[in-house]
Amino acid sequence: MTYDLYVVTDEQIGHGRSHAELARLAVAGGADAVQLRDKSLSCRSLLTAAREVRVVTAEEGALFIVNDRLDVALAAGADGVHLGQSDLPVECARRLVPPEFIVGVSVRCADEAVRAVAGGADYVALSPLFATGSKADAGAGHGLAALASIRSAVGVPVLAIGGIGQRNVREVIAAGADGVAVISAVVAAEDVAAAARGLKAQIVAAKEAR
Ligand code: TZP
Ligand code: MG
Repeated sequence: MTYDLYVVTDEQIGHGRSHAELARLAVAGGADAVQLRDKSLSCRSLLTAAREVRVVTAEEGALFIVNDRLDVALAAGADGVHLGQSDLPVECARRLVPPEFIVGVSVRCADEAVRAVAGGADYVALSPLFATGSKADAGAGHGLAALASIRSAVGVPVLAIGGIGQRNVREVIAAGADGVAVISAVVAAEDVAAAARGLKAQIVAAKEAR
């Protein structure tokens, strides 16, 4: 399983495309994982969207992760859930899910990453790596040095999210990221599949160069 390119859906900046359509295009362009993220939807509407994204990701063998909501992730047959520091604690989630179910956790530093892994996280995501306009309360970026310190502190895959795009993805991989999570660089692109393809090619090349 690889998390090279992990695309987070966002209908607000997706030029009218649904979560499922964004997921379909991103996976067609080579995204390895899709996270459904929509804080505006009711539980029921999020479940409907999740079921649609489950279908398109399963067709192409991409991972499907639901943001925030473990109940929706389980009900939709997703591969995993992504939890922030204010969501359900990872050790609680771990007790509620089958062993193969993926639990990912957002972290801000190596200490949080170590704690997340001790609680059963399957991957951690440094959030935000750089400043971003795609999450109102993201705050300042933690930077590449924080990424490198997390990479050396834990044994699970380390992703980074926030402000990553075509122009800086190689330096993120060079700093030790196992994968990058993006919203605007793919979702807001006119050609979603082409944007994903371009990022994926750069990630693969940067990994080969390490
Ligand atoms: N969590 C931390 S930063 C972020 C999220 C959901 C937004 C990332 O969006 P972009 O457009 O890839 O900077
Ligand atoms: Mg959350």
